[in-house]
Amino acid sequence: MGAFKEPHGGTLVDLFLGESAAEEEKIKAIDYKSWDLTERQQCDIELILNGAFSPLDGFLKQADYKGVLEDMRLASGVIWPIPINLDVPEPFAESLEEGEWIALRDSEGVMVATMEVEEIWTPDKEAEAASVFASTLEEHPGVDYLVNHANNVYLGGRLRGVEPPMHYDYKLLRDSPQELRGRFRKLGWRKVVAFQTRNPMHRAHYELTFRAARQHEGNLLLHPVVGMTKKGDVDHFTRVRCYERILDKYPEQTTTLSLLNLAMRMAGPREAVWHGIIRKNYGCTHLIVGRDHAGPGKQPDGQPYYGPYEAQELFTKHEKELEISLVPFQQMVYAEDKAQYIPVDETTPDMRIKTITGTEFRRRLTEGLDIPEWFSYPEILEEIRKMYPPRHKQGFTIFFTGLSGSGKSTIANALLVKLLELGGRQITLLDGDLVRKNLSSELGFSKEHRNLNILRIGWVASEITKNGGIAICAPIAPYQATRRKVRQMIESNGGFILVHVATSLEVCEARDRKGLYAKARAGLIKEFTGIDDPYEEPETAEIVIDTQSLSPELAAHRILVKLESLGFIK
Ligand code: PPS
Repeated sequence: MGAFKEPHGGTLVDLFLGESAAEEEKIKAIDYKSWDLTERQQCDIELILNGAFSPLDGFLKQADYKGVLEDMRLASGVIWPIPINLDVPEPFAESLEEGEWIALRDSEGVMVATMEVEEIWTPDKEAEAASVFASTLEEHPGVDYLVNHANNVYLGGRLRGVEPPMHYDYKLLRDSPQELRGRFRKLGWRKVVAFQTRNPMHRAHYELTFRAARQHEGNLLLHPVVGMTKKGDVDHFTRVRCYERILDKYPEQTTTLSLLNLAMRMAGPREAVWHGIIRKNYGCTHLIVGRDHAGPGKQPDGQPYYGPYEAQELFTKHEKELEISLVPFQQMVYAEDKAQYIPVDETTPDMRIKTITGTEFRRRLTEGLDIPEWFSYPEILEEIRKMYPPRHKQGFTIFFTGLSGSGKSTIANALLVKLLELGGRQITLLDGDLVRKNLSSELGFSKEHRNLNILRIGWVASEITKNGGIAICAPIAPYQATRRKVRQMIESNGGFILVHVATSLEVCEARDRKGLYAKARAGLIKEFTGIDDPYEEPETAEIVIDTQSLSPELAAHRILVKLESLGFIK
């Protein structure tokens, strides 16, 4: 297949009004109802307005939506695999009438576009999930978003672009299709091989992209996604620094970098086709599609959602119509004797082959172990290590839970002193009573208020953890579900160690240091944990402490030993 094609569907859409028309539109829209776009919608609208989603000229209407779900086609017959919808909640939808115009605003309240609400309907989300993701399992990130996060009503209609969505980061690396096509034209690039990625690039990626471009006698576009990717991915700031570093490795004038503000759906095969359409709109002639392209990970039973080559197959089936060529990704492995990377299908049994899996790479990062130069460039590893320090430099939270009077505060204080002796990190103690005085003074002890209290503690602790500090929390935290939420909030930022101070109710009541149990028994305090409010024992505590057999000092010591074995202290 040759060079530079027309955009998908024939025309490159550009929905931005000229300067004076945009000013008029802003005045007209003063009386319009306003919708604040969600993070995903902000990504989608940018790519509709600038033509990356050509031929779309707005959010899908029902006939297009139906066609996309059923056979990956818009009502016009043009191939389009992913539904692009403006989802809103029922009350907002009910306030609208078909035919009226609304203002769409970004998170700062700036009007990005106006939209004619041509159609309003309630989708069957399960049917959508089954068509687009070939799965209705909520563990699939795309299904999860659709079922648990997307609003229930869809609005379809054409858009008028008022102001391009604002980005404060990497402005010079963000391009519209017009701009990128212009760059290719200026450079005289007729064949452009695009590389889609949501990960940092190492030597294997360098080798495969370099080979792909050379094989097709084309130039290379590194086109990483910086919109929404998969939870747990390396943040885009770190990645962009890595891409800038790797750019220097390619022969001069052969390769360029541009950032794509796409909200990925992790829809595997359908997503690969979508990526092809988008890259064609950007003026690329080839797209590298790998094994398990845009894959969502594994199902709960360990099976993959899609076959490893399903994305390539679906792309190939429509390649002619898409008018962008597939470059199948060949897995590259390091052949030690040759001291170079080669495609896996060129290896022979006598070769000494080396690879490092993603899991192994993360383990080495976490444990601060060596990562060999054959795997990645030192400059890239330096960038990644800055953001992903080894465990002994990461923050963590020690979260005590237990009945009132169980000894949480005493152990927490003993631990605090021991950690201060060790030094190296800032420490904050979020004791139950302290928090109730400073952070949650207006809250009582209803289930709702306790949950709010614990989530506040969790949020503060997650910020401390993210910034490399130590948070020691010691609330009662009686409910399992809330503790689980706190764990989720913190674990993505560093360590979370749940310590159950398992002193029995009888012992706590016999001690009754604050006289609260007596008051609770007398009915003077209501909703008292253990008396007339439940305490749900943790199922997944890292440490369980029996205060009858362990002094506070020894309990603190046990926690230190645990921290050492996990690698958080040296
Ligand atoms: S919770 O459930 O986690 O929000 O509770 P927490 O904020 O840790 O509670 C802090 C202290 O409040 C005192 N207190 C009560 N506890 C339980 N139930 C009721 N109704 C209640 N009313 C007051 C109690 O002394 C808790 O402190 P600790 O240090 O646990 O004894």
